[in-house]
Amino acid sequence: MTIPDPVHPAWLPPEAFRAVGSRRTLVLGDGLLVETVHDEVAQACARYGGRVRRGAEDGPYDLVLALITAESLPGAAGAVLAEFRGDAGPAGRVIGAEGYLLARRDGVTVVLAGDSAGLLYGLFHVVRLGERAFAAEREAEHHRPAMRRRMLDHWDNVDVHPVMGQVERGYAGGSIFWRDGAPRGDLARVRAYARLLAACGVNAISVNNVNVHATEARLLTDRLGDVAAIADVLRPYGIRVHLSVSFASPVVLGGPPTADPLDEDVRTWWTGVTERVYETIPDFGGYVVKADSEGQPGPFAYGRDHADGANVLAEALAPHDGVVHWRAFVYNHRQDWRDRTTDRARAAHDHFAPLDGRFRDNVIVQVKHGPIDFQTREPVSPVIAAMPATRLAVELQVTQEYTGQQRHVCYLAPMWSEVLGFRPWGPDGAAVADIAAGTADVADGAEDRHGRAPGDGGGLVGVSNVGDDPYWTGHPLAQANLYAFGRLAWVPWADPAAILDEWIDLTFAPAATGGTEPAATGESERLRRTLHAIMDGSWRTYERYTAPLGVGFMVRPGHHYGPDVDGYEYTPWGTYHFADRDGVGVDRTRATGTGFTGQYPPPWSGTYESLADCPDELLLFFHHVPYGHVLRSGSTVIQHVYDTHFAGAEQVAEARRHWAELAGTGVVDERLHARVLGLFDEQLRCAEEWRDQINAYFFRKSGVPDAQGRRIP
Ligand code: GCV
Repeated sequence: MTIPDPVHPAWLPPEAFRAVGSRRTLVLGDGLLVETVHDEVAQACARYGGRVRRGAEDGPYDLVLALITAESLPGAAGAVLAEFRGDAGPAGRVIGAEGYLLARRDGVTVVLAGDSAGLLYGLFHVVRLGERAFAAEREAEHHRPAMRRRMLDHWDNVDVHPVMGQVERGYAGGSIFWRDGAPRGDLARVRAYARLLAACGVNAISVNNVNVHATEARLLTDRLGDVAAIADVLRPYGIRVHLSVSFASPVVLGGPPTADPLDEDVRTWWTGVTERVYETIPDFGGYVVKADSEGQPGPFAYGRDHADGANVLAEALAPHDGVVHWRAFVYNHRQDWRDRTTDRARAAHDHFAPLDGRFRDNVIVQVKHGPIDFQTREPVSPVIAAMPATRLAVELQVTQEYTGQQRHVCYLAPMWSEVLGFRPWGPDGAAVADIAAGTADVADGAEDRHGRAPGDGGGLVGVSNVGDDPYWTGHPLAQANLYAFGRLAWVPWADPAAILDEWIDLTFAPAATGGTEPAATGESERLRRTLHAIMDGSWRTYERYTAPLGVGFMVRPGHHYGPDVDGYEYTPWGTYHFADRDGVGVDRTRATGTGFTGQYPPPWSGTYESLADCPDELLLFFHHVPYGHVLRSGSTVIQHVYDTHFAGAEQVAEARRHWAELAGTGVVDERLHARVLGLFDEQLRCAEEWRDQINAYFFRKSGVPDAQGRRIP
């Protein structure tokens, strides 16, 4: 892995294209993205000595990349199409938007795509396979994204915010789009970003913070040209631009003196402004709105609800095929900690579930995956199961606000995988991934989920972890989270460890092996083993040394880094642990608590309500229990706290040792190795701080000593 100046190539180093670049390739079809495919192959060929033809069939070829609509498909491609149609029966099964067939026939590897985006994704599939794509005959495989919408939200400010800086919750330097109130102008960087995103499957980006300040608001009108410039660079990679807008836009941008969604002038204003947006950016994706949340304006100010608010924007977007992502992150951030009846976890469901069926078709209600706020461990939000008549997107946080802030290794795909695989109605019901995909009503348990039509649901949205850092993500290993987000949006049931393997092969293996073969021997295999040892379990390790058993927060208020057990306990933002000398946890039961468990359908409403059945890892999210309460694991709560905190810090030390042992092996660039090692030093310091604060806090509260007699400060 080398570091070209100034930006690291992440999972698209030139070497990843060696297999493609040394072959004879035919590219057939028309359209902007087909040109991108051709250019990608041509660049690879220039480096590795292959040849690429565009539309002229003077074979032989090793690789055919073609749209099925191409005028004449060469033999192998025609055979693949015929076979596929035969399989599908007379009715014909379509390849589908963004989909492709991949096969190898008579020594030719074929990618046949239904549209030009599919061809681009097919090319990147071949890149992922490397030499394996050309090794043996391959039955036709049909690939298409599970989710139509695979989007990253950038919380980037155009102006530097006095508290939040250029990127809110950004841990990778400044914005790649904006600097000090203006576009950065470095569109090469944005283009490189678009390539990376296309290679992992992302097809939409929102380019500014959901907290819309004065300058960002103007992106909708007089600063729209700045957005159009970004859209131009993203377009060749199949990525549509979206914009976060203020609900108060009419008022703050010189329109009517009200933003009341039922006011005729307000409707007309949104219609006119939106028309101008589409005149400038014809493939504009739509608006993202955070309303009535943490100080952002919203429909409540006018006595309206969130369906009224979302629908006025959706109505303006509808004629242009645009959507509004309307966030369900609505709660009272000015609550009184003495008021035991207010429960932040309930808020989104209380506000949104009653509105099911009232949103226009092109509204996507965007729901954070957990009921509170991207904590290390939360149950799945009950809103996700409560709005069957509404298009829902599930929001994940790729930026590691509460999971180590890109100073700690925390591979999040295992967590996201659990979320996507969660079945709110029990084992026979649909999974969260099906709801986000919009396929929840398709009979479940289909053997071949590849064959299932991609859903037109709200999809998956991730809060981006990218900045102007040379490694993109601050911590170089946090690149894996960005890669995994895209891949899970495409294949939600993919194994996180297999995704990590893909990422390792693309990012590290080429330099070590001279090709994109999965590293099978020697130092490369050692690197693979080391990265798995460090990363596979890193989310659970992080959980062990931070807030225990699903209780959440316990972070320093404001920046949210490092431990502060009571930091938020007596603030207006919500109360999270209720620890006293006898016990800890939040009673969210129907019997004696806030009633939050009742927001779930059976069986989970019962499972979470029951002290005996509630999963250990969520116990303190749902129940207030004595320190001596015996967990399902057999340990007491207090002993579990001690054991996990000692173990978690020790696991970080072990991970650091694994990484340190790679020094001088040559499989990892020395500068990258040094940067990660430095970050491990910080992670270890912080993990020990967490261990000692949490253990000391609960020892002092409970007076119960550690059964193993370890030192608690
Ligand atoms: C963009 C959390 C973060 C905020 C963020 C908010 C949101 O509260 O701390 O920085 O604001 O979530 O998702 O809107």
